[in-house]
Amino acid sequence: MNEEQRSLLLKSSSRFPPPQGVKLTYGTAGFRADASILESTVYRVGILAALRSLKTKSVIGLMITASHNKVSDNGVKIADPSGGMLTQNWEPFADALANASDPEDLVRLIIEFVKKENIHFEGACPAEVLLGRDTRPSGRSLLEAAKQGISSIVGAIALDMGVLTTPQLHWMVRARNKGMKASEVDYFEQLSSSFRCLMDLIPEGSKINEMDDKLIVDGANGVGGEKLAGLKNMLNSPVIDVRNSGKEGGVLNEGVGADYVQKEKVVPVGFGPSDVGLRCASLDGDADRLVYFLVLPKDNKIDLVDGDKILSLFALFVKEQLAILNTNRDEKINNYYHARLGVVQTAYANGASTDYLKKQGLEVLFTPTGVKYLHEKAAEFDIGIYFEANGHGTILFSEEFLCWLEARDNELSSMSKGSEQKKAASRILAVSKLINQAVGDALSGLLLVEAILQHMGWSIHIWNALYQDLPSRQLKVKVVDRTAIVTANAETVVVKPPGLQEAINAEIAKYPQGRSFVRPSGTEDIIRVYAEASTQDAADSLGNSVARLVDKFLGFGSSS
Ligand code: NG1
Ligand code: ZN
Repeated sequence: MNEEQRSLLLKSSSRFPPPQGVKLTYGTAGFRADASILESTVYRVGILAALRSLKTKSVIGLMITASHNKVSDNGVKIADPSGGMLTQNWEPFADALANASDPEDLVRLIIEFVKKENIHFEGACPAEVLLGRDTRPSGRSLLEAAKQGISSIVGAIALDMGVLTTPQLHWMVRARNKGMKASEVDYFEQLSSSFRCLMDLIPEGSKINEMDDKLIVDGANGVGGEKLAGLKNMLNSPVIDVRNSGKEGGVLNEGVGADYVQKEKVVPVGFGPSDVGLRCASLDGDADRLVYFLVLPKDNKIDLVDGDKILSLFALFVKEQLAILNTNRDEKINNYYHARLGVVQTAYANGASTDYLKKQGLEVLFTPTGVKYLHEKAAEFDIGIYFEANGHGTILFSEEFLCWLEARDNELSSMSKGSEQKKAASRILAVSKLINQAVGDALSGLLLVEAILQHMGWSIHIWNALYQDLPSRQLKVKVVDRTAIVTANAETVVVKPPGLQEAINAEIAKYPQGRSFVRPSGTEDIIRVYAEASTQDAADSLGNSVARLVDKFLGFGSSS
């Protein structure tokens, strides 16, 4: 490292001292904490993003958001060149950087890392980082800190893309690195045109009635509502009524949003008896999660149509279109491609959804919680569909399959225009453009749900009735040290501390269709408990018993 670079780093980092007595880790969603202690972390992630750009010789993204967490929190995460999450190999370096005690320590770490990764810096080739932030008030000053971090690497450029949803930023990074147009207008253009294409291909006679044409969306008082309001102006249908857009004075994620709706199973603020029976949806604070719901007539309760059901809907549609595409197949000529279709879930997926998907003949795989794991697994298929129950998910297409599909689509256009096969090819291509292949995206997911419901001629009631969820309960337990729990088998089994899994098994055995697991959260300092059983009372009771066990083994009482 030359003297100019060294003194630039020392000087700028002295303006961002790390918070005392806090250890930060790059968890399932980057760094997250109370916004007041994050400036130094975000500054350092700026450095990290610039180094990542130098290493990959590509554009990198840096997003400032704390998603569904409360408005006083904030966070920062990196988008890799593909638009996906930061490679896991770099996470330990992210942790080390964030926790470096002083400027000298920070520079020493950078020198070591740059050497190890063989990164050529000092202006040898330019680094470029796209920056985005959600609507949190703390975002502005944190974005400044990120810029300072980026510009403390000689030759690195920061491009402020403004207030964005998380998936928009990931989409832009992916598009830029593919040499495609990557502005917000391009994003809206791609979503709306592929949506219109799907709508134009709706089979005759599957139009649903007018009442079912209306969709009410809870924007979590975050960035998603605002963006959806812009997007809907580019569409003729459905009629979208956006509530909790953040303009009516509500607080971000407070009593609103996908996380609240999914976990509490009650209506968000702004919804009530007049919405009973209508198709409603909820985005989270940075619009990378989407759930649907139906308002029930009593006690503000809802029928939740969660990520698992969105996954099921997508999987059914894609499977059906693939089957049409492959009719009259002749393996000798190039009109057939055996596309491997797979679905990926986590242990939080409702057991009834997994049963349903398997009964449809689909290949279902499990990974630990965290989008990075699901995404990686889904990428092993020609068409990989992944969803977390909380509504984060997307569809990935292999380059090889898309290449074949485009050629086949062209061939069908000239040979059998208007045929069912041609339509199926065009539909799958439109899905690959509508869905955000960088990361789960509530806006593109919502448009795909809407298009498929229209295609099937299904109301939300019919969709919801695909299968009936097993009652479930999620709880949080505060413990002394959450890293004391170590799990295996996609987080379904506790291997440490000894004895806990056996105790959990003994509880599960008491309940018909009982299932329960515990794991340390990657985004909060807690242990999460999940329980499922044949009735709500049983699920609640199983959840409570397991939570008590966690407390007994690891809670504050356990250490005294
Ligand atoms: P943690 O806190 O690790 O459970 C939560 C979600 C994840 C994922 C991340 C990132 C649950 C149970 N967990 O992670 O699925 O979405 O946040 O936002 O919903
Ligand atoms: Zn989110």
